[in-house]
Amino acid sequence: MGERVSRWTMLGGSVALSVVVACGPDPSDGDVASNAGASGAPGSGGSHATGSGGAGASSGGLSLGGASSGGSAGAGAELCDDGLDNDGNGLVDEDCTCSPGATQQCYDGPAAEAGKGACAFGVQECVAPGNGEIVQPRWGACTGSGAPTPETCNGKDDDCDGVVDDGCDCVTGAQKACSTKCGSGAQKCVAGKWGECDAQQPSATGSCTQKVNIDVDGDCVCAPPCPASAPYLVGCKIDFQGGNPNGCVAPAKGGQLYFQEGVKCDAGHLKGYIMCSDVPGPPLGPGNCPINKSDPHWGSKPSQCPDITSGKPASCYF
Ligand SMILES: [Ca+2]
Ligand SMILES: [Ca+2]
Ligand SMILES: [Ca+2]
Ligand SMILES: [Ca+2]
Repeated sequence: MGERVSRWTMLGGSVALSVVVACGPDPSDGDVASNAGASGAPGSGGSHATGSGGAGASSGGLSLGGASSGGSAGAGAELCDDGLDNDGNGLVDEDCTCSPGATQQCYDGPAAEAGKGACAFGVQECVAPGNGEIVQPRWGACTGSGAPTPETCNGKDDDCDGVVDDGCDCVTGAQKACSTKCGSGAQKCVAGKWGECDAQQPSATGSCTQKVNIDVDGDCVCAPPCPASAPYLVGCKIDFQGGNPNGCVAPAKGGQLYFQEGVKCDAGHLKGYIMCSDVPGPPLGPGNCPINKSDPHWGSKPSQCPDITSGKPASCYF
């Protein structure tokens, strides 16, 4: 571990240059050192004090194990035994010796990606020397390592930057429950973004309506009431199945809708739907509650329907 220190003393001055050369055989050691010691003041500069002037010289000298600091490649010098392609030439730990038959994990893409997300490590094996120019075992090709692809919203780190689904709000195809003031539903993730909630949306005025299908046997009967979340009857569409030209609908007790065909409670069937809302609406009429009759009637209560001459009005009648 000897150091060789060389000094030159200039005429008429006391400037001394020191060049430090690390290690190595030094057959002339005694000559130079003794010369310097004879001419200069021994304690003037110290052997390492003038290293700034000698730095350039040392970098051009012997290359030791830690050679990474001296190469012109800067950050890209190949390091041995790390399984990475530090210098970016597509080869992993090339020119590094190894034990024949040994294996190590490796990644043959940019070192920053190695082991992240889709960029899984592969394996390389130490190849024994052949009978050609190769005189020492070398690491063979790195096989099985992953590679980056453009990031997609799939729950994986495709581009190997260490962030799963960067730029995505959700995993495409995922689904979650959602609700509006009008009810509950679900929303799906499409291309990484949550789609609209399929629950009913409020109208422009902020109201929520619900359509309730009706399919009722009989005449002078009532449809079930509107649901509690939309208790107001605001519309309907009614198809009476009987042959009488008269048809009548009217709001009835308990939020129900009364149906009457003709003036006898003798028709068989009616179908259609009622519209319910969380806010009251205008009275039922031809605009919001069409009826399939040539002589339709809309009452504000059942007793405003045409007089019943026979049969029993429903309990909702008033
Ligand atoms: Ca390399
Ligand atoms: Ca390497
Ligand atoms: Ca990513
Ligand atoms: Ca992804």
